[in-house]
Amino acid sequence: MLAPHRVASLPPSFYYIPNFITAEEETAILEKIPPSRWHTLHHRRLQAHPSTLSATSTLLAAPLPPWLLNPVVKRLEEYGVFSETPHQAPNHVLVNEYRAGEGIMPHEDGGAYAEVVATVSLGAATVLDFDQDRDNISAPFSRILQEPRSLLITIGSAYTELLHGIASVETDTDLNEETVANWTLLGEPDRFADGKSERETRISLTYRDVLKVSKVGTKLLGLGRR
Ligand SMILES: O=C(O)CCC(=O)C(=O)O
Repeated sequence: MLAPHRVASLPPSFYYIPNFITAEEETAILEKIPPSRWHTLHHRRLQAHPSTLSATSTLLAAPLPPWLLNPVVKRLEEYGVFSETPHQAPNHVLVNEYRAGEGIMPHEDGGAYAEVVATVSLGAATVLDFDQDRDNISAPFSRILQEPRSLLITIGSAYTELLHGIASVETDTDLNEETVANWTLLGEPDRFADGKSERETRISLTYRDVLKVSKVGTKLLGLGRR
């Protein structure tokens, strides 16, 4: 079911699905993001659900809140996105907010997660840069344009071995079929026909399966199986 969405020009496996959620679903999710949970970082703010990982990259077992489950996780199940990961479902979501001009430094993801990352973009488009060379991220070897309401899936070592980041710019430029790996998969390529995309506030939901999960919290609360 994912095959038609594969970004053919990129190794290893990237998949892009435009309009993964509807505009109504997007609004409903945006309205439910709890304002009290933000951590302000340099150039973006962030919240982790159900919680941040411990120093040993362990997640305290807890369900994701309903607004992160429905409709996204149900739809990920339909596509079989996490069917091969240890828990066969995402158990952790990072919510990142970037205003125009903000981004995230090029980085690789650590080994805390299974090698599947599913990112839903809300509110606005952005461009994710991929590179192998930390010293030369200004010339990314590939770029993926993420439209609002789209889903980007990376399977395999893409996030753990490739540097990925979002440039801190007000406008993404030089967007065309040659420079954007998923151009032919875009929902509305005409919106970028002039090669530009003005940044606006974008919120991303990054779904992952954390490998180490501790049930201690559940037992302490008396919620575990007796
Ligand atoms: O916000 C995004 O789309 C990128 C987030 C990211 O790079 C990450 O969670 O590792």
